[in-house]
Amino acid sequence: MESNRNKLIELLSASNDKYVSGQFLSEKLNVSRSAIWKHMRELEKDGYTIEGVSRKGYRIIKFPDKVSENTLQWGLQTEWLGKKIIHRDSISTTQQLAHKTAQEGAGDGTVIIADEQTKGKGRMNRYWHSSKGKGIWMSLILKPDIPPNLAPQLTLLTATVLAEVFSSYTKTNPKIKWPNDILIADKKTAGILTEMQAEQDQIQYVVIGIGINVNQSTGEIPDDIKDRATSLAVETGENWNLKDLIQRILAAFETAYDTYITDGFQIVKQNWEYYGYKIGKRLLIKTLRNEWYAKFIGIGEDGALLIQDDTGRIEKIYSAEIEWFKETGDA
Ligand code: BT5
Repeated sequence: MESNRNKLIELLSASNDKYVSGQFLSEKLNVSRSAIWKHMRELEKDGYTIEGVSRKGYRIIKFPDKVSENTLQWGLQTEWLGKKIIHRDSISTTQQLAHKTAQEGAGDGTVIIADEQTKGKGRMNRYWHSSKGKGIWMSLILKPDIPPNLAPQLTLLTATVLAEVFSSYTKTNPKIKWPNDILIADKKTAGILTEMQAEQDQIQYVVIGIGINVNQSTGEIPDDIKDRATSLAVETGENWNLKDLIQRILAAFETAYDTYITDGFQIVKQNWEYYGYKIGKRLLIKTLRNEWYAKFIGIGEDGALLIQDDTGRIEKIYSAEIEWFKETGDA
């Protein structure tokens, strides 16, 4: 069913605004003309506006803005990521459903996505605002064949993918703040939450939660984060089609992830450092045990933070140890 509809959309899209005859479509899909008609009705339920004219055929007048399992799948240019999508209008957190789905045996690349989260999660039990229809709130279930201690690299990889898509598609100038924030104009636009289920030396699955503020206006950004948060719409002055953005992110993620699995972390490191925030700056670093100044010089081959103290000595710190690091004078 789904793949037939997918083909149908492809055929109709390929002809742009010209009519495509029912006969042609039924031959291409090898189904009856009444089956084609039924598919058209289903497409309309998903927000497509389709014009059907007798003796001419069908054409798409309007593509949907709405996010649903079907609209996301149509036109999705991936091999394995998002082949299964679970969409909810409202959910507590997509992370929880992702864990449940993974534990029930969901395949590698399953995507959980919601229009709204009522209990969106940040790291360390912090809250993540996820207002209805204004952003992308999604979790990816992955089963990478890497040792569990390398899983934090996936957070860095995800950050590079978001930065690249924001930069190329929305023409913004994103920066990645180690380890998991994407900033535009120094304000947080997206956050990543990587959670893992592992046994001994083996990852059972990883859930990568991605939260992106897309179409909030300035006034729609909650008061408690207003001074630190922004959205793509605020930064670009335009609203973005969520479906398009999600599809681009999934396609870019798949490519980057496949490369990472076959070639390792090197390219991720390079891309990360390209977008890295405050590289070369002297920062105040606070861990559970200590607080000191050091220069942030980049990330190591393994994804750890590389800092240089005032005597020139280079040290590595892992994300789990750090509470925060900031430049003097930063909020
Ligand atoms: C993060 O945590 O940045 C990870 C956010 C992950 C959210 C996604 S949405 C899909 C999936 N399902 C979930 O439930 N979560 C994931 P952290 O670095 O701890 O940042 C959290 C802090 O960012 C909060 O304490 C606020 O200060 C701020 N914040 C909360 N909501 C925000 C928003 N929408 N935009 C920008 N900043 C926000």
